[in-house]
Amino acid sequence: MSSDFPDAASLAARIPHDFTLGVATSSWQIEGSSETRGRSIWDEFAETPGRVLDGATADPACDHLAHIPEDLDLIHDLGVNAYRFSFSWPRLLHNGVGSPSAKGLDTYDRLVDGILGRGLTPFATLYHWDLPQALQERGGWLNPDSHQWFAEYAALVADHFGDRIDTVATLNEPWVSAFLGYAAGVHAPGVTNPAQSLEVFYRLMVASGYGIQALRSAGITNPGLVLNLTTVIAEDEDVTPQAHLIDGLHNRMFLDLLAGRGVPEDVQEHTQSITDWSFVTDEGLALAAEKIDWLGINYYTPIRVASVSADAGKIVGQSASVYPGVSGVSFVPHEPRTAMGWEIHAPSLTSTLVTTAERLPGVPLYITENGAAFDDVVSSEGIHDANRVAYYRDHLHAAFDAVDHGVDLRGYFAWSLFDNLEWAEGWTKRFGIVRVDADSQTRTPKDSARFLRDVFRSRG
Ligand code: IFM
Repeated sequence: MSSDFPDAASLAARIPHDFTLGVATSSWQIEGSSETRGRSIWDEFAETPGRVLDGATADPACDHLAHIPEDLDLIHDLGVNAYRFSFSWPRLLHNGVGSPSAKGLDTYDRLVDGILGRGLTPFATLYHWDLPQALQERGGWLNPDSHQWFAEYAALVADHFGDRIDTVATLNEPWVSAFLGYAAGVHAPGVTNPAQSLEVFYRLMVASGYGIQALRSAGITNPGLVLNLTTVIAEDEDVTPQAHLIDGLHNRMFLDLLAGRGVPEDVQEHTQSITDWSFVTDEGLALAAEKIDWLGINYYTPIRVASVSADAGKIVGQSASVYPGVSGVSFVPHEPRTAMGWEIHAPSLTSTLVTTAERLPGVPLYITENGAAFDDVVSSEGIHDANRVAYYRDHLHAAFDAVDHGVDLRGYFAWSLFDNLEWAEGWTKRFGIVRVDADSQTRTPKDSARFLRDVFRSRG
């Protein structure tokens, strides 16, 4: 197949047999139509002045629910074989528990049937951060019953969609929900309480395990979990202990719980002035260690830290305030960086995959998100996002390098299909391989979409 991108064919030649290739999105970021669902913590947060950079709220987002067939055609044209999306919990259960919404079920029936009708495999996520506000008002993830609410919701999804969906992730990036939501307070629900952030981390992992059990009991054969894992790099020896703690809070804590090793001792020790961890129980640890059939890794950038004080400007999501117990470090991404301030460093994807496979042996891995935000230049001839093309090329190579190292990597999803609501950054950060104009709702594939299409379509 001829391509405008000379390196597409050599990249395609490295795609393993049976590899899943897809694009990813999430409900709150693209759906719109908030009037036909219950409110979520992100509606509350986004509607509070000053919380979202440009004041964007859930509507219209990408008005996706009004464009399902057209959007699925776009996905299909990319040559992928899977689509990762998330259910909106408050669309299915307006108050988080109780009777499901018939309209919500119908919406996702149309979506799931449309995905299958185009020969794509649905990769569903139950929770991509849009907790029903009604549950937040009952304590949210801090409520010791939260794992039961979540399992009820998981069972509903499994009962209704289980005849058509095998692969379901419980949570997307619980690190973000816990630490951006409850420590730094820059994500919903906007709390700055480090002790609570550590408890939310634990309760989310318990909920995930209980959700996995509920999914399996209702017939879902391939349940998993998605974490945002990365490689932490110490720039100097003095910062090595703090870098190790950051690795503990960002990566090891999640993998240790999953592997049945409990909360890492060094993390407990370094956070003992913040919490006594008395909310951890044997029963909870057993649930959190529930076997998963696969682990999704969302990777964007390494975390590079130094002991010297340095001002690297804004790096979205990277600061000492997101890591309880960490102080006296600077976050020092190297150039080149994306519009998020995130260092572009593909070898860290390889090392993240290799390290994760060592820490959680025997669990197949997927890259469930990878991509980059840039300030695109739009011209009448198109969107020539050469920087994003290079990002995808280098990170796909890095993923296949991990396969060469023996990592059981089963798939790769680009984040994101669309420019969409980038949470607290609103529309100011664009991750899409397809540009979306929020006013006209026009979809325009960028060069990165054409590049990925050429790679995906030329696989053997
Ligand atoms: O947009 C988010 C997504 O919702 C979760 N993973 C990171 C992406 C980029 O910040």
